[in-house]
Amino acid sequence: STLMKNTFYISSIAAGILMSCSPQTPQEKKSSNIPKPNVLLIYTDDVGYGDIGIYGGEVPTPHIDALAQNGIQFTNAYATSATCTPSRFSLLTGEYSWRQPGRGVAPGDAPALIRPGKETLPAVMQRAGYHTGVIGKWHLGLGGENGPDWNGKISPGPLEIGFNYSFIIPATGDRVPTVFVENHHVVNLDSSDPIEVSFREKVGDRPTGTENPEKLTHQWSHGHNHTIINGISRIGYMSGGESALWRDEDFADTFLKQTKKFLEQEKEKPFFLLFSTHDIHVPRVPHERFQGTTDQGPRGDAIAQLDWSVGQLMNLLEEKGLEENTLIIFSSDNGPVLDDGYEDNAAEQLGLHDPFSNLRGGKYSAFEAGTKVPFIVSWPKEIKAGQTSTALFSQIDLLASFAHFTKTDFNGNQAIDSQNNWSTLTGQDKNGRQWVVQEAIQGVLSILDAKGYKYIAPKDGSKLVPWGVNIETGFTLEPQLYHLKKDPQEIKNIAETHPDIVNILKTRLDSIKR
Ligand code: NG6
Ligand code: CA
Repeated sequence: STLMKNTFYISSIAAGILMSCSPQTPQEKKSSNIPKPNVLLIYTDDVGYGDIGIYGGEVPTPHIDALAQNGIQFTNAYATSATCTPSRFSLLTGEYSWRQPGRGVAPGDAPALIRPGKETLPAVMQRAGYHTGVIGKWHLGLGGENGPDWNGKISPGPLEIGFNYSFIIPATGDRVPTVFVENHHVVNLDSSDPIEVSFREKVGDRPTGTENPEKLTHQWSHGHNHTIINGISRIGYMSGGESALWRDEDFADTFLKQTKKFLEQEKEKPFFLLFSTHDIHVPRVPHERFQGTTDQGPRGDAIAQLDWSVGQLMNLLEEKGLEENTLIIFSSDNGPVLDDGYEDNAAEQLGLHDPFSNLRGGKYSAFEAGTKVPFIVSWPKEIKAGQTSTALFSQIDLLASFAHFTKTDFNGNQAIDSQNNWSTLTGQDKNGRQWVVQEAIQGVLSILDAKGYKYIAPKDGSKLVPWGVNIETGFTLEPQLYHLKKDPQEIKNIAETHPDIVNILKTRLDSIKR
């Protein structure tokens, strides 16, 4: 059968909702007297396990901490990958990104990686009767085989895979084109000044970071030496589109303004919003009112802006009386990095703040700091406040979990890696997954199990990420096995003394890879 079977474990939380509907029907439920919760998925960029106050961070994050205090703080939850594009791909499709090549960090002009027809989390929510939106960073490619037509209709994109509304940074803040795309079009584009983008050669006559370093307000350290826009040299060359250029300082305000607009769009339906912040990715250029406000430099200021954004989102929900029945998830797409291509003194200004929370590795790495991320769930109406969950959890499971909760069938030939872990997500079950798979750069996989054993597949590669980020890859020619419960810092490779466990995990990983 191609459809997932409706064999549900009905958690006590969901019971009220599920039992008030007739079971086994994929259609929208109209009879429920408990209104479906709104769902707000706050997906941050490069926020490390130790970056948030309640996880031990030194930069104050009172609004994010409050979310955790009002709900569940997960201490063993993972993004699927140590970089952005694959984590986002897996989050939205319920399929590990490494199952097909070409899903690494996407160039700024990549075609849409999630093609129409693919099962997705927003599509599930849309079929469940939700009004769905994405606001913020996308980085999953846009357009057909030849990539996006920046001057025309940009399609396929979010609207073709389950979102009713989108307002996005097409790729990243450090990649051209530095313009927003709303639904199918670049915002504020003047057709007499068309956009041209190239990642191979210079186009147009805007200065570049290599040629005109004196024009920079932010110095680049590695990569990021192409077209200068807003004083910042980017990855890639861009001409035209002057009226559409963003001001990096306004990202957070812009996304909140669009969120306000999104919440006004459909009053009859609950909403599902992927609020995908640019904070705290490079370049770290928060609004002027946050600059210099923390003791941790621009990286700390970006965290302050992120926390402020979360507070503003809470205010918006409160204004609309939605704070009780909105399920909020807060997490990150991959682990932390300090110098990711701009000289912003992130490392020098850390003080006691440890974004890595003493874990080994970081963004890009097979070690824990690459994928172990903050993960917070709050839903005042149904989830008891003040919980901590040590359950093993992976972002890959959101699709099947929400399908379960909303009683929506999904195509079981797709989303093959997503498991229903609704009861873990909502704090009923503290055991969680049996194992999860993580991906580092260059497709290196690791698997870790509920007992805390982690196996990293052998890889002949450099010990440090081969560009200037100063992070260990975690690559060795020998297999690695760590017992994270005893050795969370992955110091002692116990593969040689535990060949049986290596064998079990390796076999498991091979069978998942099929
Ligand atoms: C890397 C960039 C880095 C960042 C990353 C993507 C260089 C040298 N480095 O290629 O700055 O943009 O891609 O980050 O160009 S992510 O969080 O979107 O995966
Ligand atoms: Ca990222």
